[in-house]
Amino acid sequence: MSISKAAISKISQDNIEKRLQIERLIEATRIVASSAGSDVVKGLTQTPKSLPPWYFYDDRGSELFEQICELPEYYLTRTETSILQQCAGEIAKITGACELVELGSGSSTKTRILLNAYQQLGYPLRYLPIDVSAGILESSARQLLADYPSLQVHALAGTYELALAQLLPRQLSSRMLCFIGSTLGNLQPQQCDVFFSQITDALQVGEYFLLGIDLQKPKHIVEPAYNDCLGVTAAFNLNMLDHLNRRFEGNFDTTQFEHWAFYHETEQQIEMHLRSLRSQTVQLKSLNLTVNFAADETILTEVSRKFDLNTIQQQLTAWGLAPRHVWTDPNQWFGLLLCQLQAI
Ligand code: AVJ
Repeated sequence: MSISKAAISKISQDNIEKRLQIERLIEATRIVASSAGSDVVKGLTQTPKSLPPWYFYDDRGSELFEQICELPEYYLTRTETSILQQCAGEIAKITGACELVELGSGSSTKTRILLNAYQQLGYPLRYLPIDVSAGILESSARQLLADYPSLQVHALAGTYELALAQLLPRQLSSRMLCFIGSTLGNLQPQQCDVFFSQITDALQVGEYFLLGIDLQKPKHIVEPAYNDCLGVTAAFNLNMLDHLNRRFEGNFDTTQFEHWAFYHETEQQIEMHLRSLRSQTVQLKSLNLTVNFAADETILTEVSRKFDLNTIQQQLTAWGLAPRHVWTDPNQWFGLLLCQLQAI
């Protein structure tokens, strides 16, 4: 007797459910702390106005970000991917079997390169993706589980501050924290130090931290990556207002704002803003917030810092996260650092 196709797909579906766990940290905290949105109130009531970049990543924003990663102008993703393809085998050999914790996992496309390397060495596969978009977290986890039959996934939906503070006990003897894609660039130097201390708290001595960073380079290469011809980055930036509308019962009119991004050369960082096209008033009902905008007033939505490889290595070493290996591409556009937590 042969098993029908439907039965097979039922079996593997059950099998996926057994290997998948998703926890939504944002929802839990909203109820407990009722502090959701206080960062929005703070940012929109100060001068100049700003908003935290994690509000880009609702489900729609995560889709738009995936499109950005495919753009010819956006060199970051394909450069980091090429580095990972070169060194994933080496990384797996150095770390040995370990669970992968990824901050800002998104579609987990680049993570597959690492999973393949660990799989090839016959190591058990356990993956803890963390992302603010529960939608992309769930769909990419299901896809991974279908493609890697021995993989276990425990996903956490929430900001990485929340997730790092609530990481589960280890099931494998060791762990590697992955922070790739240059999301570190979103953190101001002070926030960076807080973040590194959270990383050292989350790791045991001898465990690894894999960091991917965009390196300093001429303006004519960086700036177009944030001003693409198709306007995907503009849509991504404006979607933050739609996200706030949905989340906090707001009435931002996205046709009355425009995308503005430039490379600040002395600071070596991209600054992304939304510029108000006229004087206008916006309300966010559930936050009890009314905001006035002057014509041409801007909201800073993102800073994307570009790094110097020597400086970041020194900073990591000072935090006890000594880089064991550093890889770059032939142009030195992007850096990947495998750091190991030292005993103090
Ligand atoms: C995810 C923070 C690395 O700064 O390049 C892409 C986000 N913003 N286009 C970046 C982003 C505009 C991205 N990071």
